Amino acid sequence: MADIEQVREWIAGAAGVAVLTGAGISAESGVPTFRGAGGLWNNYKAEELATPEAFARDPRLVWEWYNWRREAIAKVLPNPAHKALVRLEIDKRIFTLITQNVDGLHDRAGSGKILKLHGDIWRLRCLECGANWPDRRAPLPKLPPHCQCGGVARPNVVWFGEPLPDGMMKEAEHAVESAQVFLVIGTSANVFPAAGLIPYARHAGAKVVEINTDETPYTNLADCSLRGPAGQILPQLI
Ligand code: BJW
Ligand code: ZN
Repeated sequence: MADIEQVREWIAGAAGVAVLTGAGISAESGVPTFRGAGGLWNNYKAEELATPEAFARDPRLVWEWYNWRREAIAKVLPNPAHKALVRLEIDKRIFTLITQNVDGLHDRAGSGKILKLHGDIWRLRCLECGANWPDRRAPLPKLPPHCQCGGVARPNVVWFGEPLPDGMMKEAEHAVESAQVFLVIGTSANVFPAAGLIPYARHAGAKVVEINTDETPYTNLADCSLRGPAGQILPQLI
């Protein structure tokens, strides 16, 4: 298995780099991950909150969970891992940041183009007219929030059983095909179709580098798996 020095050389020599991030990249900022120790879903059941059925049943309960998360995220800052990816974007001719995160910390760090596979917690969407708008208030004063048209609004995120934003997986696959190195950072790689990008990258011929505090189902498939906190490892690579 390659080591950190080897990965640094792969990155330095690559014209194209693609990156997939998950909740683990924001852990050192103080945002709880979904799974594992301290994960959000040890206390809340996913199927009770992150599904369209849950929202239809009890929009207020689902919104209370999102309001609590918005407040928590509003208080934290991007960490050295988010910032290292901004430097990498500046360095590389071909670069794509693909994230499963809805927290907006990549934007706040200064990343340019971001493929947000699971949407954005800082945007709302109307269930009636489909309008979609930014709202950074944390907490939102009145739950559930409403659209100008009078319809109930939901968080503009992707719940289980819902399709990803139109065309975005195609764009992500294309980015992976254009990359010589694919960095997979802080994701448990349990959720599809995002996790499918990892074997896809391998088949497309990219070097797959995993950065995670723990093993994942793709650790053995990776060309290199660097074990440790992203906020410490990424600044050593970039
Ligand atoms: C650190 C660290 C540090 C900690 N440094 N590392 C194929 C097979 C089986 C099932 C499916 C399949 N295809 C689709 C499905 C169904 C389903 C699915 O994947 N289910 C699985 C759970 C089995 N997928 C879907 O439903 C998706 N939609 C879909 O497929 O639609 C098809 C369709 C087409 C046409 C019409 C209709 C439908 C949608 C998935 C949406 C996921 N949504 C969520 C919520 C978003 C909103 C919100 O935030 O509230 O997205 S779920 C949640 O999981 C969130 C995350 O983005 C996602 C991934 O989690 P992530 O990022 O990996 O976090 P964790 O917590 O799991 O892992 C953290 C990692 O970090 C760990 O490994 C730690 O070790 C590590 N770590 N500290 C480095 N400092
Ligand atoms: Zn509306």
